[in-house]
Amino acid sequence: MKSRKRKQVQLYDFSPRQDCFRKEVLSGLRKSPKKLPCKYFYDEQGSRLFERICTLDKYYIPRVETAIMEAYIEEMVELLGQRVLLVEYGSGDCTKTRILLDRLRDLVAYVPIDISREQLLRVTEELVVDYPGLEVLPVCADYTSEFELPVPKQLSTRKVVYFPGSTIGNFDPIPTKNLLEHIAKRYGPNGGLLIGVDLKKDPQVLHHAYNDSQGVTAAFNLNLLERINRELNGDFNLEWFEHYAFYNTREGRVEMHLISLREQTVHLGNVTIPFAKGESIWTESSYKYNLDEFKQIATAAGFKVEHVWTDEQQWFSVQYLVSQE
Ligand code: AVI
Repeated sequence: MKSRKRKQVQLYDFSPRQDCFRKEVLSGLRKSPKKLPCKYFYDEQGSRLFERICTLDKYYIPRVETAIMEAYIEEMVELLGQRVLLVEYGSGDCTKTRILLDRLRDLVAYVPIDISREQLLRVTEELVVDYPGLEVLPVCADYTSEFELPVPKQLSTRKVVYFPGSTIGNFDPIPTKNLLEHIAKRYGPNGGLLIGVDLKKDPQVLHHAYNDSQGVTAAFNLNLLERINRELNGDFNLEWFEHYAFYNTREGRVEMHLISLREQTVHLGNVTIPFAKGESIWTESSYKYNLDEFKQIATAAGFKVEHVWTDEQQWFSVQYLVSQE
């Protein structure tokens, strides 16, 4: 194991309060069909499971996206320009970010934003050691909610948001447009968005990506119930729910659900939630686009698509958008 000197890091904390989690979970479980927000996957355990998903061969996204980044990093750096303030939405373990940090040597500062506090602290500690001289300003927040951007010591010529991994695919169409519009306004004029967008492909490939044989994706999905048990005094029996993921061709999205294997009643504190046998909790959508579809959405949100990089099979794209706001 690599040993690292630990450094103190200051965290800008706008993390959602526990009562938001409770409120959203209860309102989701009272809906018909039942639904839970996928942002709550990422507690410490969930973030670790997601890191494991990212090492699975069938979950092609990190592998293909990293290959695109590595192949075209010079072009990306050229387009982003100099003295950039780099803000990352959903920084996670920052693996792909390092490709940018290695090349963008005159960065003014790097602002990783993530909802998972423990992972954010751990990763920031590593970055300040590995990139001495780089100002790292970590923000713990749900980036779809209100948060303030920390002010770096130096002035930047442009703000660029890095939003990799096709996390944009986890938003439904209207929230997608709203989020992109918000980014275009907040970081414009002339602000950039370097974004990973997963593309439509053979449904079999998608099926295997979200139904791995080792059961890691299933464990990631079920961890949401474990988290509810841990944090909201729930009594979900994990053996009575099953991971179910499929590609919905008409909607162009992979859907993840948790299916109740029997008629049962679950408690969250003193609240009772009934489940019929076969009833589902819809936990995640992962939209896949073709290049024209995404261009339309980006343009409607106030961006110009400046450049699109893809792999040979056109499975994934990294796109550089510039705010016209
Ligand atoms: C984070 N997000 C882009 C992943 C996805 O592919 O939608 C989350 C994930 N869900 C299941 N596997 C991975």
